[in-house]
Amino acid sequence: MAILDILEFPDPRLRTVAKPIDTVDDALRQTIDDMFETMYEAPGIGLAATQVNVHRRLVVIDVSEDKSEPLVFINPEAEPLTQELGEYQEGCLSIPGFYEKVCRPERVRVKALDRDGKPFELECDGLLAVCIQHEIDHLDGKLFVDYLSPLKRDRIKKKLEKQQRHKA
Ligand code: QAP
Ligand code: CO
Repeated sequence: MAILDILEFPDPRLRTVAKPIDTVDDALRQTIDDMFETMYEAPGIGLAATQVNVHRRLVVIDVSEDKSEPLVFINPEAEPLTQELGEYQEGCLSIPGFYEKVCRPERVRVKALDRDGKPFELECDGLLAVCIQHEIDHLDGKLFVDYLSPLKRDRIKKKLEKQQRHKA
């Protein structure tokens, strides 16, 4: 297992559109395990492969209180089950320290493959529905700040760039 480096906004690699996964093998399961370790250590509740500079359609999530419900989504697709939007204060491991309200469909049906390459379907609401939509956005090169006003997004970008200059 290994802790992976997480790309931070506005790194242009976060804008990469991830490619579908055609074989679920041990090498992929190694990446999945590393992503869980990275997410739990952060700590976070969701991580997309894009964030660790792996441009494949893979997401890991655990929204449980006690980190006991790891969920793997390979080639995930989400379809809204309602027109109704819910508002949630989102954060992101790639945008550390910033949280803003985002509106998304409240209920979605997700189709994906599990870590054995077996297809499954899941109807979600609440935090899990927010999280899976947020993570699928990453696979399409999209970030939660894209839903904010250009002014808010630019302020966050400038603050993070400044922090990153001090770190490097
Ligand atoms: C996405 O985000 C998410 O700023 C997952 O300093 C977030 O795990 C989906 C984190 C909210 C739905 C609702 C963020 C950790 C973790 C930070 C995360 C930070 C440390 C974010
Ligand atoms: Co994120």
